[in-house]
Amino acid sequence: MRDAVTSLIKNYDIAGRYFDRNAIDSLKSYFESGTARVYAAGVINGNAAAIVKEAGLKLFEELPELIRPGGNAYTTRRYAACLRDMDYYLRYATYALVAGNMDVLDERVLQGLRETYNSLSVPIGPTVRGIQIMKDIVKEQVAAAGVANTSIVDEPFDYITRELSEQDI
Ligand SMILES: CCC1=C(C)/C(=C/C2=NC(=C\c3[nH]c(/C=C4\NC(=O)[C@H](C)[C@H]4CC)c(C)c3CCC(=O)O)/C(CCC(=O)O)=C2C)NC1=O
Repeated sequence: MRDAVTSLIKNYDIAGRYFDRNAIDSLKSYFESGTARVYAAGVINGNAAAIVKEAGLKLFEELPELIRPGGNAYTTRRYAACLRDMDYYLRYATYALVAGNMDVLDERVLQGLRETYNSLSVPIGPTVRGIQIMKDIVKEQVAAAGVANTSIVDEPFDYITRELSEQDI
């Protein structure tokens, strides 16, 4: 598992090079956004259960067929599994946000996920929609808490949705 700093060190060490201008710029931007990242993580941490609940309600309001007979989130067991998955995405997105690196998502969340979803007929499109709804809720809350640049919040959520949506070759 890597963060913005360790991944940079790894790349430069492999090449046996000192940090160049690009490396310094990327370190600067990581450290300059550091306070906002930690602050955003605090906001998420304080509201995680409510964020997941609200995102779930919005998702099922938008796509009510998911929780009707025949829908993948129909039955309390599968409804709960769906919200639990949303909670995983939120928690791991927070880790990646603080790390400034998406490695933790590859390693702990995305590996084999599409295959699992396909084998259980968990629909990817609606899952992606749920993740995007969560992102919007988080951004609103982070902005309301006074963080000016909420664009840092996009990256982990967009990364998960992009990787999850990628077509099999
Ligand atoms: C930390 C990394 C991690 C992830 C990401 C993870 C996901 C994950 N979601 C699963 C199931 C599931 N996932 C969903 C999710 C949904 N169904 C829908 O219709 C919605 C669109 C969506 C919610 C947004 C459902 C309903 C199941 C249960 C499917 C079944 O058992 O039939 C399963 C199968 C095993 C189980 O039920 O626990 C896994 C492994 N597990 C992990 O350890």
